[in-house]
Amino acid sequence: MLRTFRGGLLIGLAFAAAIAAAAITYERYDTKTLKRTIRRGEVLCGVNQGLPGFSIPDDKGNWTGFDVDFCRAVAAAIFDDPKKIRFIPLDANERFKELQSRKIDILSRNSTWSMSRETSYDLYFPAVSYYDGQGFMVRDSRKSESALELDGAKVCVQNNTTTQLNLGDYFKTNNMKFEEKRFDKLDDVVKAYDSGDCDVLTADVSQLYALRLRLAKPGQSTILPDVISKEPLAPVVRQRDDDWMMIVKWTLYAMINAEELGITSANIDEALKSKKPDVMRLVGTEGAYGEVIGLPKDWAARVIRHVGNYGEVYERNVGQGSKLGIPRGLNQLWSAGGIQYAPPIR
Ligand SMILES: N[C@@H](CCC(=O)N[C@@H](CS)C(=O)NCC(=O)O)C(=O)O
Repeated sequence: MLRTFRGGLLIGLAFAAAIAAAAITYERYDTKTLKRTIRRGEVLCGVNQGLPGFSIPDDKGNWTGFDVDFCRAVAAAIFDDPKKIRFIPLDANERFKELQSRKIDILSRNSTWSMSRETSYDLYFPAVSYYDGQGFMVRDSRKSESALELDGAKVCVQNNTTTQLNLGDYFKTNNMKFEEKRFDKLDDVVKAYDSGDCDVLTADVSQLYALRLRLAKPGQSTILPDVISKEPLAPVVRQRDDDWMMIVKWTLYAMINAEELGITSANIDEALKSKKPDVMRLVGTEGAYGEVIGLPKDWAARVIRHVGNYGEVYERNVGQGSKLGIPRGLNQLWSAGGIQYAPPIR
C-alpha cells in the first residue's frame, strides 16, 4: 500500500518536473510579439544604418527606403498607420543577435536568407523581398570588363557578411589570387575604395548601386556584369512565433499580389468596390483572411493605401526613376519575366 503511494508520488513529481521544464523551454521563445506590439503602439524594426534606396534617415530623422517601406507596410496592416514604427539602425554584426534578444521584432536590413542564419539564431526568413546577387565595382581606369580579370586585385569587403564568404569561394574556384581588405564598418569600406586603397569593392549588386552614389566621383566607377552568388534578401523574425511570422510573410505577399492584380495606392478606393473575386479576397470585401492572422479584414487594403504595392515600393526607392536606377530584373513579377511570385490569398 505504502509502496504504491510512494510510486504514485514519484510519478506525480516526475510529471510536475516535466511540465515545469516544458514551461521553461516555452518561455525561451517569444510567442506574443503581436500582442506586445499592439500594447506598445509601434512596430520595432531593425534597419541598415544608412544605405540609400534601402534605408536611410534624412537630417530630421525621417527614414526612407525599400526595407523601411516594408516595415511601414507591417505597421499599416496592424495599426492602419504606417508611422507607428520605431526604426533601430543595426550594423552587419549585431543584426541577428539583436533580433534574437528581442530588441527588435522585424529585421528588414538587406539580409541574405541562409540556412545557418536560421539555425544558429533560431530565426526565420518568411519570404524573399528582393532577389539580389553579389557583384564587383571597379574604377573605369582599370579597364576591366569581367570579374575574371581581377586576378591579384585588392578587394574591399565588409566583415560578418555573406559577401566576405562568397569572395573567397569565387577567387578560389577560379584559381585567382586577391588581397582582402576587410572592415567592420561600411563607411571604412567605401573610404578605402574611394581613396584608392582597394581596386575593387564587392557587395550585393543593389548595394553597389547605392554605395556608388557615395563616392567622390560616382561616374568613374562601373559595376561589372558578373553576379557570383544568390543573395535572397528577406525580412527576418524569431522562430516559434507563427502568428507574427504569418503577418510579416503575408504583408509581403499581399503587396506582390496587389501588383499582379493592378491595385495601387492610387486606385485602392476603386478596388474596394470591385466585384472581381481575387481582388475582393485581397482587399477584404470577401472572406476574412486578415482575421485568421490576428488582423482586421482590410489589412491588405491598408498596406496598399499607405505604402503601395510591391512595384510601387520598388520603383519609388530603387527603380529606374530613382537615384539608384536599378532595373527590375529578377524582381519583376513572374508573369512579366521575373521570379517574384506570391502564393494566392484564398
Ligand atoms: N546581404 C549580405 C550583405 C548585407 C550587408 O550587411 N552588407 C553590408 C555592406 S557589404 C552593409 O549593408 N553594411 C552596412 C552597415 O553595416 O552599416 C548579408 O546579409 O550578409
